[in-house]
Amino acid sequence: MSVILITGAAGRIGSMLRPRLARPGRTLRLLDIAEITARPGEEAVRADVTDLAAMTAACAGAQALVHLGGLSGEAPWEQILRVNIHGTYVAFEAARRAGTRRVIFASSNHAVGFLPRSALPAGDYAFPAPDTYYGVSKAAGEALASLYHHRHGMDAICIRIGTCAERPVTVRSLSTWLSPDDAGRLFEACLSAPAPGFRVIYGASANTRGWLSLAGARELGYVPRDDAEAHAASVLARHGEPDPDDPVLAYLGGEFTLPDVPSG
Ligand code: 15L
Repeated sequence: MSVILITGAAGRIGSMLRPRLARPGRTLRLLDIAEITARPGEEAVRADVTDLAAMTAACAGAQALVHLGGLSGEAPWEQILRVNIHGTYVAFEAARRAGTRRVIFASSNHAVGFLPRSALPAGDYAFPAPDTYYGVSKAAGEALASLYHHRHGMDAICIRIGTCAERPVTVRSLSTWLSPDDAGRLFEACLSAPAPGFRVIYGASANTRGWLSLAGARELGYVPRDDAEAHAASVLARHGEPDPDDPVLAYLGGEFTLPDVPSG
């Protein structure tokens, strides 16, 4: 794929993917509301993901859209509705109008955050059990992906991302971590898989204590190389061994399932 549009490109995952998805002969078109300085092989577009005209223009000539843009945690319903749910509709509709045939949607484990520990590892396509309005927005995005695949024939891959971070720092993230390098490998697999159709997969490293199925991602060619276990000793030295009564470990979604959800 020679032109790839990435929304939310200035954000945490966007910044990790930028160097990892760069390839000779490929242009990464980086869209964000924040200013981005383009490097060689990149183009910068300053736009809001809810702006259909700007998004359609940004999709022009792109073979794939990686939709990361939006709020990355819990927020009041009106904000989630506008930025995450409407913004994801705009992303799919802009791609359709511009002829961009593949959309990779950054869903989240929080679409199924209320899966109890007894149901883990979470299977691909587990029915939504959102833990927050944020999780609802990810389930809605997956529904949009299904719609645009079945009605318009687009390839639409939803990645229920675990904890994408430089390193795991909590006990929970020993089970949910997606390393930056594995994130690069996973998104590249989603970009290059031939005719994937509609998929709902998880985004995690090959964690010894993993809570997320990697079967669907591996089917697309993802070969993870990292394991949070390499960081377990230092995490457990800081936090202690996992407490079976810790409410943060009762459900997949961790802190997002607590009565006082941390705001994003
Ligand atoms: C997410 O979806 C959030 O964007 C991120 O901030 C983390 O909370 C992550 O999930 C997680 O579950 O660790």
